[in-house]
Amino acid sequence: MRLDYLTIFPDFFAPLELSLPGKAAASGLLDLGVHDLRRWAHDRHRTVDDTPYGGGAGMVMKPEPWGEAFAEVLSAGSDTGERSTIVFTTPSGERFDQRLAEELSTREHLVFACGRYEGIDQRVIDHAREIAEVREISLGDYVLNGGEVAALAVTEAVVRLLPGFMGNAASLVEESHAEGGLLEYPVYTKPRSWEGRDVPDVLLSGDHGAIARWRHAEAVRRTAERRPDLLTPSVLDDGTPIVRAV
Ligand code: 6GU
Repeated sequence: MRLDYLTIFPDFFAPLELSLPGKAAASGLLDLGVHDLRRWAHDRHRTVDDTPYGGGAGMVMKPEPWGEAFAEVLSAGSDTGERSTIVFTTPSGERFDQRLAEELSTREHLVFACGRYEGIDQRVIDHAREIAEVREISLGDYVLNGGEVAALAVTEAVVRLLPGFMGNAASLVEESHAEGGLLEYPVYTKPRSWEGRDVPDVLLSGDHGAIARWRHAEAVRRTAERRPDLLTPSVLDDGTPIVRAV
């Protein structure tokens, strides 16, 4: 997989060298490119923004540098953009989740377009749709100053799904949001007793059936408490009788 980042803050992407993507790049599984958008701004001040038509607060990112940047990174990645997906990170995008991470992990080439200021001229997104697949993605219902941190989060969620990436494939399957649609059950390790707090007896029992039932019950309890929106009937339809307090 090839990953390109278009940003006016390339320094934000230094952590790519340290974390999962850095290791994947070292192993040859990933090809990473971080590009300063100002490289495609040709005036003396390397201007990438301007005032909004129609008035209003803040600045809007100008279209021309984006157009040139796409032309260059799409041809450097695959051939023309037919095998590329341009990801705009924006608070007005579709909500990012594990399903979307899985979908993006099947792509050959992702180009992250990180907006700043009040957004990018709409014609850039319209143009991008004509030269590649486009996804507009939001991390959630809160506002960041720019799309860089979101692009890093999306990258880490996607890269760890690549075949031959994580050492232990089974640990991927068991995690929250991966299967079953429940949050993860609590986990414990040694020592058995710490600061007057003991590991639950069932985990020391050696009874694998009892452990599995306890973990499932804890996952359901946690999910009901923290994320009741995830508790759809299909998630609970595992043969567990639903008992309601009356
Ligand atoms: Cl993807 N970008 C920005 N600027 N803010 C966000 C976001 C993205 N997701 C949540 N808030």
